[in-house]
Amino acid sequence: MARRLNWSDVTPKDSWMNRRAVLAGAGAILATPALARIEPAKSPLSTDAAPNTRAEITTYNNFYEFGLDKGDPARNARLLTTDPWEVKISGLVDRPGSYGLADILKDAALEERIYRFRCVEAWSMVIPWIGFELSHLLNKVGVQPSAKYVAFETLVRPEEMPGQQSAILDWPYREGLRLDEAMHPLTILATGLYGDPMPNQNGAPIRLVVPWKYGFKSIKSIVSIRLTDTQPETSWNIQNAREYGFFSNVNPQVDHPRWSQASERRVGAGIFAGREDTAMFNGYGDQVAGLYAGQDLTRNF
Ligand SMILES: Nc1nc2c(c(=O)[nH]1)N[C@H]1C(S)=C(S)[C@@H](COP(=O)(O)O)O[C@H]1N2
Ligand SMILES: [Mo]
Repeated sequence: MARRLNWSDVTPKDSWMNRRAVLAGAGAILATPALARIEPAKSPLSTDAAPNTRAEITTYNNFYEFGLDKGDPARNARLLTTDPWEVKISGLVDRPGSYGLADILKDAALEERIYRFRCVEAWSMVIPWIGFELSHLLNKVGVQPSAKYVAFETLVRPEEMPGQQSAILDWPYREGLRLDEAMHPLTILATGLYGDPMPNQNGAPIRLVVPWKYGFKSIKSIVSIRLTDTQPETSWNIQNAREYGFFSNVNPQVDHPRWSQASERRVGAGIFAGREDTAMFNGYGDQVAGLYAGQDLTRNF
């Protein structure tokens, strides 16, 4: 049986090695919940909305590498091996290189952050992520003054990602942020949810979460982060530039060409709950509206 990712894989390497040595002599301890779960500090940046259930968050997913249906990732993503895992950091940085997950997490302040999450398909969830600010990693590798954007890529491994055996998208899945968006404290790299390591279907072992943008910006299973001075290509923009812009901020006033973005359905709310009005910037306007001062958001959608 393939080994599941343990939380010990994402703690600093020395303590991880020690714990491994201990576990080697006491395999049964692996089943102890206290070791598998973590209790990170709660972030003040959390929403106070009630989170969706773990079952909802892990069975209703978009992850086209594992199929097009919302249930496909939960069925197919178990094939994905996430250990070892390296992220290549390149471009306009002082310390480029391939970094192991343990290195990336070294001295990262892991927190639980409950974020509203809004898909462009007009459904939403509230998810208790475990993660740390992307700015922490970018500061660690040293962003050069000429950098203006961050480009992200997902793993390409068709043998474990059956969706990549057809050209549904132009693989790898790609996303990008402007540097000020990437450095914003709400932008996190998430490594888990509900106190557990990230389920494969949610983007194990490390994925982006940008809560004021439509869900597709929150790229999963990241293997490459590149700092650039030009706006990077993004998968959905390549696929259909008229429907998916670079910014993709949640905006109830700018409709998707094929449907309204003014309201949303909270996954799991039940058929009598009705739709909710969508908030500008997914409700994070106080924190992020300033990033777009003077920009025409109907043109820069
Ligand atoms: N690599 C990759 N990342 C991805 C996607 C994808 O298909 N592939 N789908 C995106 C979309 S459209 C959404 S809504 C979110 C869904 O995240 P969740 O399944 O964890 O809720 O992941 C985003 N990240
Ligand atoms: Mo989405």
